[in-house]
Amino acid sequence: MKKFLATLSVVAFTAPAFAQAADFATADADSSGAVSWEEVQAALPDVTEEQFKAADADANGDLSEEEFATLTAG
Ligand SMILES: [Ca+2]
Ligand SMILES: [Ca+2]
Repeated sequence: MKKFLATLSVVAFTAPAFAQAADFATADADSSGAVSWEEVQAALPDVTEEQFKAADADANGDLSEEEFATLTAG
């Protein structure tokens, strides 16, 4: 019987302030002028789809710069 050792190597990730500080231009990866749910997931992995929909005030499926500001404001 084999035992699998879950070796958790703690990776000290010293990435620049990106976690909750992604700005609109950064999040809008394809520069479409709006941030899609996929782009939010990439830029802000902690954001849930519920939070995204709550921020999408006009419910068009994308976040405008204003809507994105709402999202990142909390
Ligand atoms: Ca976009
Ligand atoms: Ca919208």
